[in-house]
Amino acid sequence: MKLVVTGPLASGKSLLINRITNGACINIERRGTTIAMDHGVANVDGMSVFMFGTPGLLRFRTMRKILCSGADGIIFVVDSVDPESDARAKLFFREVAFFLPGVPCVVAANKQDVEEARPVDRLRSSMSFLAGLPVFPCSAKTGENVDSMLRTLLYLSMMQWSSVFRKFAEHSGAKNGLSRFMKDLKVEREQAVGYLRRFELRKLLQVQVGDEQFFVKDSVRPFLENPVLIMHR
Ligand SMILES: Nc1nc2c(ncn2[C@@H]2O[C@H](COP(=O)(O)OP(=O)(O)O)[C@@H](O)[C@H]2O)c(=O)[nH]1
Ligand SMILES: [Mg+2]
Repeated sequence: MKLVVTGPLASGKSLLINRITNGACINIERRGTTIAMDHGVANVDGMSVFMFGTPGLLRFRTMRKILCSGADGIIFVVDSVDPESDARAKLFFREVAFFLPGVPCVVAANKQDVEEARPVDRLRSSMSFLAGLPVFPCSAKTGENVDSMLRTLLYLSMMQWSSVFRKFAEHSGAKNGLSRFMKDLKVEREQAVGYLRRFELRKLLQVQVGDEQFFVKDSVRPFLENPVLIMHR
């Protein structure tokens, strides 16, 4: 899956990606500030998770738009310590909601390891745009709650594709897999091949030359059949 990590400057996006990917990531930065992106790949129970962190300076909007393209889920990071970042958080939230309408989002209430960190109810009253979103008190520094936030987002993201995923699992390996997939989902070839490409890129599938046959990766098959399994470690 492709996840985008966004939020205001210095909320901890880069450190969070570092934590989630176990250091297997790059940060294109200048003097400690991300100017292009962070990128890293995490492995969650055999599922590849491609993470893209955005620059937190308002002027890098175009870069954020590019990074958001095709994302399956959003981690929105807020700074639990610094109330001055709340107003900027609101601007970034509006922006990502515009780039990725309807895409599942979880909120990382980061820096909870710091003594002065505000609890979730105070963050909610200061940032009304958080209403209706799951907020996870967490720490990119200690790792507290990071895994459950990530798994919840993966679950929500996979649920959005559950009917497609079930058919991937069902017709995996069949000689006429694509035709069966098209028939069951009542979609044209172009759209069906679009789905194959999307999830081949995300390493859930292998697609044979000619597209007629595809194979679900063994390690992800249970999750495609039953996304809630990703919540249980
Ligand atoms: N104590 C604490 N500091 C953090 C945490 N996350 C990030 N930081 C610090 O906050 C600063 C900004 O973090 P960074 O990841 O660069 O933020 P970004 O601009 O959102 O990418 C750095 O000094 C980090 O070490 C956290 O969970 N706890
Ligand atoms: Mg950064």
